[in-house]
Order: sequence, then structure tokens, then C-alpha cells
Amino acid sequence: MSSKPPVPTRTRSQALQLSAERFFPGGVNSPVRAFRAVGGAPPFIQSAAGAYLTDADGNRYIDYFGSWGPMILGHALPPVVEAIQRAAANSASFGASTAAEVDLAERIVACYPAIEKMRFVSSGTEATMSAIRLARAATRRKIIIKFEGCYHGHADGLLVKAGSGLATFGIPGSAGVPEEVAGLTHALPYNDIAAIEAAFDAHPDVIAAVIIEPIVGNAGCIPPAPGYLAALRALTRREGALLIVDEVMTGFRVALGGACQLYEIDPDLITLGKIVGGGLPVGVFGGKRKYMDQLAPLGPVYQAGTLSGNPLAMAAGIATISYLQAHAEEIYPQLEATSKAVFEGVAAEAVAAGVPLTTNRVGSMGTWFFTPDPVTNYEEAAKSDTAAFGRFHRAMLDQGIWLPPSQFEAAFLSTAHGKEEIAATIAAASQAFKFVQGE
Ligand code: KE4
Repeated sequence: MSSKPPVPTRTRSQALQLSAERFFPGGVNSPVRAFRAVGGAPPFIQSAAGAYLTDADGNRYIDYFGSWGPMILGHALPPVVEAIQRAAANSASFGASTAAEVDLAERIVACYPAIEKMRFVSSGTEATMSAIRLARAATRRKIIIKFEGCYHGHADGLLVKAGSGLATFGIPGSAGVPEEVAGLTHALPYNDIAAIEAAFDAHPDVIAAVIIEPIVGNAGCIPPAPGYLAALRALTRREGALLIVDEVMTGFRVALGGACQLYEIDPDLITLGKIVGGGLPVGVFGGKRKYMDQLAPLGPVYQAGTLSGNPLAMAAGIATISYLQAHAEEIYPQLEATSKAVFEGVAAEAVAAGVPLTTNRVGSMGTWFFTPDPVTNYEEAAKSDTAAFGRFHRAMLDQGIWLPPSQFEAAFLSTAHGKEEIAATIAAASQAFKFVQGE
């Protein structure tokens, strides 16, 4: 067995972790950051620039989780930083309407023609939660369909696991979610149109909406099967249920117009987050005017938020989206080329090391699944060797490559990832695969 890569000094991060555990459960403000799925103690980040993170002990890492998606332009891109600084000089928040909200909305509509009207919120969870409330009001129906492996934030009705049978209602996916609430949601297999047909047949005229990650990112990356999304659109239209496409992760990521552009989907409602805020807290839900105008103050559906449309978040979003709009013709082909190079390069090192690996990727989001078999739904993703992934993750981290700390998360590249970062990542993978086969 080759000698393992030396573990960098992380004493300051370790001390910070102990302090953090006094205040936050697990020492974190979002569970996945705790590294429970991969083991070891998470480094604390001090700063970041371009494709690189620097931890509290001065160790540098090439960043492949990009704040879980937002940092498509890399960290601290000057026009984004300057826009936030200018906005901050005029106060951080007003709680009143601003021109910046109109500016960002105009840019979003230009990229998402299916969005006739929208509302800003402060997270993806708020966006999907509000879209579902709107869908229930618009259809006067209660049941929601989601898909196993898809995550749409932590609203009660979306923390639901599949029941015992396909046509049975969901069961709570978290403590604290009442069965009565979980029972209003179906969790079906992804990429299985027959399962949705069966659910509509078993429960006619009561399904308010189907919410889907058009490309799954939260089970690791799982692309839609050819024709799946089009079939889902036709089925929901036929059955009078709204189609909510959750582009919180894929929006502006896989194309300027997201998966809706890539797969030519015309949903009833779309949710956005992450990139649209340029790293500051922004969520969006929007869609057809006939639904959106049912929101207060025009209609009976209540939804509100103290920091919705926050001026600093709008400034970061405008700077990010306007940069993407101005440079889309070179950015998306560049992201495709760099992502293809690194995903295929790492996969080739797995073959050389005799490590079973399946690679799923759409543009600059992708996952290396530690399984020899295709991954087309959550059940297949769950067959991955998560212990092997954990060993790989640690060996990559100790060589300065920071992958998302879970087999069931997507990795992301940014426009700041270039030839040097790709070469370093592939070289580190060549070493890391030597430790994957077992301690
Ligand atoms: P937030 O509430 O975390 O802003 O967004 C929820 C959400 C909604 N929809 C999709 C498709 C999402 O991916 C997310 C959040 N994604 C996770 C990463 N897989 C956020 C990271 C975390 O939970 O810390």
C-alpha cells in the first residue's frame, strides 16, 4: 500500500470546531458541513478567491462544492465584490421596494421565458415551500408528488420518504414532521413515468402539483432519462396538476436558462436560488401570471419576508447574472470543456486503479459514484460504496482538493477552474484511488 498523503496541519480548525460545538449542534449551521458522511473534522474556511479556498490554518484547496452551487464565477470575482460593497455603503436593508429588484427580475425573465411574474425570497426552501402553497391554492387540491433522492429544502411537506408501496402516501423523512403532513406527499422513483401515471390513476383529481429537480443534484448528479421531462409535462397538463421545476441548483448552472432551456420545458412554476444570489441569500419562485397573481396583496395566498429582495443580495445577483449574460457564449462552452476534462480524467484514473466508478455529469455539475453500475435513480445511487467515497474524499482533501463531503451531493466547477486545477485534481485522484480499496 502506498504511503498516504501527509495530513495537513489543521489545529486552528480543530480548535474552532470545539468552540463551534458549544453553540451549534454538530458545530455547524447546516448538517452536510459536519463531514459526518465522510469522516474527519471539517476545515474552517478563512477566505476564498477564484477556484481556491484557504482554511484557518492557511491550507489551500481547489473548491469543487462552490458553496453548494452559487459560486459559478469563482470566489470574490471583483465586479461581484464591488457591487456588494457599493450597495452596503447605502445601508444593508430598507424593507421597501428598490430599483435593484426590478433590474434582477428583468434579467431573470430574459433567461426564463416561462416566468411571467415572480417573487424574491431568501432561500431555496422558502421558494419551494411558497410555490407549493400557491399550487394548492390554484388547483384547490392537496396532494404533492416529489421524487426519491430529490431535495427541495426543509419545509415539513418536503421532508418525506416513500411509503411502502408506489401508490401509498409518504412517511416522515425527519423527526418532527407529522404523519398527517407527510401523508399529503407522494415520494416516487425518479426517471419512472409509469410510477407517476399510477399515482394519478390511484388518486385522480387530488394531486395539486409535481415538484422535481430537472437534473437531480441531491442524490448525487442524476440526469433525466430521454423524454422523461417532456412526458411529465404532458401528464401533469392532462391531469390538471401544476409542474413545479426546482432549478435552485440547476438554474444558470447547466445553461443560462437552466434545465428549462436545456430540455425545453415549459413549467407552471419555477424555483431558483444559489447562483441567482451570487452567494448572498436569494430564492425565487415564479411562473405563469394567472398563478402568481393569486399571491397577496393581489390574491388570497399569503407569503412574505423581511429580507426578501434585500439590496445587497440583489446587487450580488445582478452582478453575477449580468456577467453570465454578457459572457454566456464563452462561459458555458468553457465550463463544459473543463468539466468534461476533469470528470473523464478522474474516471480514467479509477479504471487504472481498478476502482469501480460511474460518472454522471451535466455541464459543470457531476458526481463520481463508487459503484460499477449505472445510476439513474436514488435506489441505484444508494448502492454506492459510501465508505470508499469517504476514503477517496479524505485522500483528496489532504492533497488540497475539496470535494462535496457526501456521495449524494453534486460537485461543481466554476469559470475559475482552469488547466492547472484540472491537472492537479487528476494527479491527486491518481494517488487517492490507491487508498479507496480499503484501509
Ligand atoms: P436552501 O434552503 O438551502 O437555500 O435551498 C434548498 C434547496 C432547494 N432545492 C434544491 C434543488 C436544492 O439543492 C436546495 C439546497 N441544496 C443543498 C445542497 N444539496 C444545500 C446545502 C445545505 O443543505 O447545506
